[in-house]
Amino acid sequence: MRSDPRRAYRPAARSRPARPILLAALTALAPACAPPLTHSLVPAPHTARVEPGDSFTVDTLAVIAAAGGDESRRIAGMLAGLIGTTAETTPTVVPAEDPAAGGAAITLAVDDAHRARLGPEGYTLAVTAGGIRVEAAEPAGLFYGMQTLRQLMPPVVEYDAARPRPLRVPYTEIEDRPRFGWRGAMLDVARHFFGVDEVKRYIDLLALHKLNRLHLHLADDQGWRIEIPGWPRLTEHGGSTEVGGGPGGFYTAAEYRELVRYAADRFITIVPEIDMPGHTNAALASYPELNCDGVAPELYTGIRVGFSALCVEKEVTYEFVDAVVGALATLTPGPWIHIGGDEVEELTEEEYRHFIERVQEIVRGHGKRMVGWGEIAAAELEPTSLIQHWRGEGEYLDEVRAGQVILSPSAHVYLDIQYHPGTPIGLDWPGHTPLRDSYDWDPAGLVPGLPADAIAGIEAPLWTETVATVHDIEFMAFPRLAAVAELAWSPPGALDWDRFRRRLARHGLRLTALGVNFHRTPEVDWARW
Ligand code: TNX
Repeated sequence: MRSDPRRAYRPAARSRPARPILLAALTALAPACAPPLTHSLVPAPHTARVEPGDSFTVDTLAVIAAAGGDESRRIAGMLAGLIGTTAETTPTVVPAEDPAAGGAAITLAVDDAHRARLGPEGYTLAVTAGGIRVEAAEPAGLFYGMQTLRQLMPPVVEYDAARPRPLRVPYTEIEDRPRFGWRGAMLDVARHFFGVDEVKRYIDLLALHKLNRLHLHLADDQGWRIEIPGWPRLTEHGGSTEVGGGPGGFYTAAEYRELVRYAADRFITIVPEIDMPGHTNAALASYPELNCDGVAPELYTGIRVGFSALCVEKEVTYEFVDAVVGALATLTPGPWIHIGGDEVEELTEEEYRHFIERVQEIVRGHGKRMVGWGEIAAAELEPTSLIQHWRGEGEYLDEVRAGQVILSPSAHVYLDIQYHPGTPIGLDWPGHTPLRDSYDWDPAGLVPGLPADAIAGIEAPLWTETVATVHDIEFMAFPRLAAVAELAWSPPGALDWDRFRRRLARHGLRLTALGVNFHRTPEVDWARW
């Protein structure tokens, strides 16, 4: 068997040498002497003043006033649902013009006048004796303000049934906006398939952490997960299994649209990926004509990579790509289509470049922007195409333009990598990734020479060769995804490992209330905050 090509990308040395025992002991004691936390917001806001001593009480007859249109009302409805479960405890939502709005406990307002100060995703949040007020230039900002307000409420609001009364929110003054526009997570639904409800649960957790992209890895060697008109065997045959030989599955067009809608309601854009020209065994097994020798291989349920490739010299391959990209473009309102492009061992460099350039044209022809894994940088890229950097080195990124690079360094943000050698699931090809390694790195300094304005943002992939259930997803993703969310949202000056892990200890109560199976890493003192 071929050796794992990804081993070549292993960073030469771990990012930080092991700390001497004395230093580690001092670090463990530090929280006792450090200034107390005033809040446990994750990600940390841009600027925040929270006074834990004084609080505003949301009583049982609370009214939420929504100003600035239907979206404000919809977001207010979500907040009302979070606060109450019964007619007696759920606040009434009224438009700001309604006479009842005068006595509102909570006001949510979208107003374009805030655009210059807050941008499209920023917000202000004030909690005073007079009530709670969230303002933003756009609904997305209002939604993030609502998530912050949610995190200021006691974690028990997250339980389905019990809602505490009285509900107190500390006096607060926050002004907040994100550092990066691309704050993503990727879920590989190809190696193991996850159904609509399972993906929705992940979307909910992304929204809690102010992430705004969900990249779905919809096809790989082990499975094809989305219906494509005119190519029924992709799902019938190609979707019929997964790693380990389980039954697999796929999304109908209606189910995929449902995911798009659910995500959009939470200001998350779905970025669909069909990996090509490699990682295509499921397609090759479904249609013999996509193979150079015209012979369909067997379905594959192992975890090797790099062995499959579409026949790039056949025209039918481009008809196939056009049908796939066209179908995804029709189903996906977001501007991006991810075409994979990683780990191709079966083609020459020239064949590979030529293929990527042709696919880029097809994506543009369907009115979308192409995204691909780092390898695509070898091709002639349009300025609107995005490169998802995932390997250790980055010299190949020397000609990038503003906003073209998504940072997904495998040594830091690959959520499928074991936390430590004893982690029961996960791979270890880039080493191990304890929580601190996901948090303690500098996006601006990751690739020497990469201009700051080239960075679109950060995305954390969760590959699922060893991840088979929602339990597994949550164990590998959390708390590392919370660390990634903070790096993607919070200003560099607010990043502090020690304060982060103390906030996280408290945030863990909320994750617990939500039933999230997060990894209780010993790097966080979950019992003290
Ligand atoms: C590399 S990262 C891959 C995936 C694997 C992953 C496992 C990338 C673009 N390709 O095919 O699932 O490693 O960690």
